[in-house]
Amino acid sequence: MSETYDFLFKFLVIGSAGTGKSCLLHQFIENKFKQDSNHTIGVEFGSKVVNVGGKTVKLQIWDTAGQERFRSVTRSYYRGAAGALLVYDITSRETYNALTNWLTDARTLASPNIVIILCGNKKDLDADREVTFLEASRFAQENELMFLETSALTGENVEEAFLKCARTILNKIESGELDPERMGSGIQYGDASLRQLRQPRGMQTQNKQQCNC
Ligand SMILES: Nc1nc2c(ncn2[C@@H]2O[C@H](COP(=O)(O)OP(=O)(O)OP(=O)(O)O)[C@@H](O)[C@H]2O)c(=O)[nH]1
Ligand SMILES: [Mg+2]
Repeated sequence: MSETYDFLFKFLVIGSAGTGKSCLLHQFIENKFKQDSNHTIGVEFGSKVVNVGGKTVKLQIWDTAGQERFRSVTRSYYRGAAGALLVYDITSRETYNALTNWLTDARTLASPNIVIILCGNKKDLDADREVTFLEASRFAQENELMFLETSALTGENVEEAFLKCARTILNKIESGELDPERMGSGIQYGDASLRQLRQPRGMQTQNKQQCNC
């Protein structure tokens, strides 16, 4: 059974180990906190169909391992991603200091046009905070990133982070800034869009891939 959606966006979740990337993905997909989350080995995959601005969008999300020893494996998944959640832990300055490296990787290996939302996770641990909201929002502004503080534990701003990123990509498609037909855009037309187009688009059909995950 094929699902009906207008677009498919490839997303990455990147950032240092232990920042809560897998918990964020789990909270987004399952609507609950992932207890006893272990370090991700390589990459994990999740997908969810969401409604954004009247369009149905399938998010195909690659949750990457933050540990250095998996870096060469995870980097191979960056190519052609349309969006990314770049995650740090508000209680760990070390994970915040690493953001520049993650950002460089995302923009060079995925695409210079990749839409990135910075997520300061573990918002619920405000008493242990090492990075202020203001400092991170300045960093986001300087680096042209969207920004939210999230909690995979309480669920606060988790869905918002994924949806904000998807909405921005959709706006860029509608304004012509992003071309879904460009190779490596990380965007594909879904069945619903293809039906609406009402003209032969051989290339798109060929490019349309089924994910068996
Ligand atoms: N208090 C709190 N703890 C969290 C939150 N998100 C994750 N954690 C905890 O942080 C630890 C790491 O979470 P993971 O989601 O496995 O971290 P990760 O970024 O996927 O780590 P790698 O896979 O190694 O890159 C776990 O012990 C989680 O329980 C959060 O929002 N609040
Ligand atoms: Mg993980």
